[in-house]
Amino acid sequence: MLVYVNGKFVPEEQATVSIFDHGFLYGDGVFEGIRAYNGRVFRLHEHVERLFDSAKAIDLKPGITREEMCEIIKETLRKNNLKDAYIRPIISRGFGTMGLDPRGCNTPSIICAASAWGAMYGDLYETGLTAVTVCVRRNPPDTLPPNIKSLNYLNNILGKIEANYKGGDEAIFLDRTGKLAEGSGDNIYLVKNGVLYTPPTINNLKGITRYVLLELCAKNGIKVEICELGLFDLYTADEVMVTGTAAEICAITKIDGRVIGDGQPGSVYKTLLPAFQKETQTTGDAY
Ligand code: PXG
Repeated sequence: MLVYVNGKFVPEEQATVSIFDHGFLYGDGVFEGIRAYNGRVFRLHEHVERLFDSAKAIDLKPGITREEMCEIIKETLRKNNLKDAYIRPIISRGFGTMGLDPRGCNTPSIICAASAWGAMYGDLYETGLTAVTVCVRRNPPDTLPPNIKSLNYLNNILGKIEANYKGGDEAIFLDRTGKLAEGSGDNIYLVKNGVLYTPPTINNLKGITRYVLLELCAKNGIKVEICELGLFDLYTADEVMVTGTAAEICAITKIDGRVIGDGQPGSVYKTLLPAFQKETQTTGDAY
């Protein structure tokens, strides 16, 4: 695989950054996770926009334009001959002096890697995931805003570790006040009496797939309500599902040992899954 590192494509074993890069030292940087389907990058401009917003939020000037970043992403796919792929652009604070002051770093590191990556949950798209709510709470918006897709994913990883020990395929995060936030790497939704509910994005990532799902609900006549939700809503829902670039769209059929609905992926999920697959297969930026 060829990886883009600071202006050059190099074989992956030669793709390196300094251990004094603040992305490595402090998690000081931002990234995106993007998929390409069938030779097209899905929602490319939305992902690059979010990448630049994440950079802005940490006062990091990428030193390249959005258009240049789009071209790097497409070129990475072309160079590796990938048609269906997962793409990982990264902008880190760059090489600097020891000490966390970012003023010691002059040039951000720009990296883009891609690999083939199929369905993340395999057969579980048919049966649904088992999820657990985790003790660790999602970062509050006044500490490390969960809207920044930063290189510091420890909050999410702590949740994932806990879910692994508890036997869940995915972790469900509440925020500090007990309100439903999101999964470790996906946004969350529930369905009650035919209406799809999802939390506002103050306590979760503004997922690109979330916007796609809300568009698909509008197209398919599914009513949506964006409102604060809690454990009661989760446990008594007819359906629960998650979305993300990696996870795509997947039903959750068990939470904390409780069966959700009738324990099978529900009818709203079964409407949205093919609509989502059609969207990913037929739209996007060709490269
Ligand atoms: N919440 C969080 C915390 C995420 O990390 C999403 C929601 C969904 O956002 P998008 O824009 O992808 O719909 C994410 C995205 C991985 C992986 O390696 C995780 C994500 C993206 C790509 C890969 O598990 N999470």
